[in-house]
Amino acid sequence: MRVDVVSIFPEYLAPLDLSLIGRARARGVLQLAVHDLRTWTHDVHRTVDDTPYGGGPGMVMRPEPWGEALDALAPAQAPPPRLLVPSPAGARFTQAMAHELAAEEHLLFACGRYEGIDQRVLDHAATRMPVTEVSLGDYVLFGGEVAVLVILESVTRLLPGVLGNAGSLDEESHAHGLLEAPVYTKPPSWRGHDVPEILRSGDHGRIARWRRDEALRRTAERRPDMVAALGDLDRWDRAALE
Ligand code: 6GU
Repeated sequence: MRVDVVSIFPEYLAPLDLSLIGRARARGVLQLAVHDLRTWTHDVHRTVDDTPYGGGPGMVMRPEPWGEALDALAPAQAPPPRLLVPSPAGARFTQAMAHELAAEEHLLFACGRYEGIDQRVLDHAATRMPVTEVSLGDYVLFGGEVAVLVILESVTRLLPGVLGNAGSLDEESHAHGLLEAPVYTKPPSWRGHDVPEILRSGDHGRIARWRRDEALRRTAERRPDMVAALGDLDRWDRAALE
């Protein structure tokens, strides 16, 4: 997969060199390039923003540098990338969207700062490529850079060959519409707290049932919206919640 990220703070994306994302890059599973938006300015001050039409606080990113950046990174001759614009006004980013993005050949992230990017940049880009505004949740960040770190981490771990143990992909929280059951390792007793006996029983059938019950109870407590979205429960699932 190819990924381009455009930002006025490319150093903010330095963590992409580390850990498993860094390893995916070193192995060539991920070809990632971070670009400084100011590359596409032409004035001495390398201006990227201006005051908003209609008034109001803050500054808006001017369209010209963005237009040139997108022309350079999504040239008309090549198959168009999917353009992702992190914004608190976007559609909520989910595990389902992570799977969708992991299937793309080329992602292009446009990181806005200040009050956002002039809307015409997105409108014009949409005539050439699919454009999606994405939000991490209902809170406001300074800019899109940290959102790109989050999105790329969730997408990269879904790429074939990135995770050592592919089994951890389908057992994880959100894969089955439930939060994950609690996990334990050695020692069996620690500071007066014991590992649940059933996990040490070797009875895989009962262990699977226990994990589902714990997952259901935890999800009902923390995320009742997710339990409601499961629809009708079978009698064993219903019993776990009684
Ligand atoms: Cl994706 N960007 C910004 N600037 N703020 C956010 C966000 C994204 N998601 C939640 N808050």
